[in-house]
Amino acid sequence: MLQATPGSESIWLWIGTIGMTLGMLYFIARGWGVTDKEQQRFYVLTIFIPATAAVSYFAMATGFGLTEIDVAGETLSIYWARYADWLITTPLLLIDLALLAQASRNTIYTLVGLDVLMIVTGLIGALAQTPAIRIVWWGVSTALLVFLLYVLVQSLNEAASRQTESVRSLTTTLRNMLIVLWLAYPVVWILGTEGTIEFIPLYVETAAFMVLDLTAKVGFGYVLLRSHNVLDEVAHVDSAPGAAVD
Ligand SMILES: *C/C=C(C)/C=C/C=C(C)/C=C/C1=C(C)CCCC1(C)C
Repeated sequence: MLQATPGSESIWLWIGTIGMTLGMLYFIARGWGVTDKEQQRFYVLTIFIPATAAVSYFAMATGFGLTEIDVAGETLSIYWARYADWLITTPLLLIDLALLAQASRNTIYTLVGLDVLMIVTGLIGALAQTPAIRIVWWGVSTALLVFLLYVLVQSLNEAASRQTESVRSLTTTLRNMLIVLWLAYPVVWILGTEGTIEFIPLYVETAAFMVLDLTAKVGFGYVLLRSHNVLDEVAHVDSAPGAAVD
């Protein structure tokens, strides 16, 4: 098992801070000249995702947002600031995708509701003091994630008939990225410090979450904002007759 001195994981938190800041600046630069109101929604939402994460990473890198939890005679170092970040950024990611897919408002409310419950139950699990109870919360949170992904796939399929070919193709790419990346989070959690097995030490866990966070936020945003033409088609279809989504 990889040994590392306590606190050495901060290198990954600094890389996360820089990566999120660069991602945010890139999205701002890309959205600078965009005047179309419908297109601007995507920039506004997507810019706040790495912006929020940059704040959270900077806080964690400078020693804020870390707490010690005693679990069965062992002291675990838990970065709770992640959950504050995820509570804000994961709904924004889902709204981004749902707007692209022209999903209904009720779909968006359902996705965001499940998502908030998933993060909150994950946080309770991370702070619980009995190993068995921690695992139960992990199970609840993971079940919510699986249900969320099921609702996401169903509703995007339903909305597909309203989309142009290129919007549908971009929606599918982003949906698949989201499914693969998001499913990795509960795996890292249970294998890492939070799962109490500490199969992977905090140093490796922090690196893993950083790579996942950067890909799921900056990578996702990059793919979404890459094509002005596709976003333009969403705006176009929205205002077309018969395309009312609610
Ligand atoms: C940018 C951050 C993202 C995309 C974070 C996503 C986080 C999750 C999908 C977290 C899920 C969790 C579980 C399903 C169970 C254990 C606790 C969590 C919060 C790690």
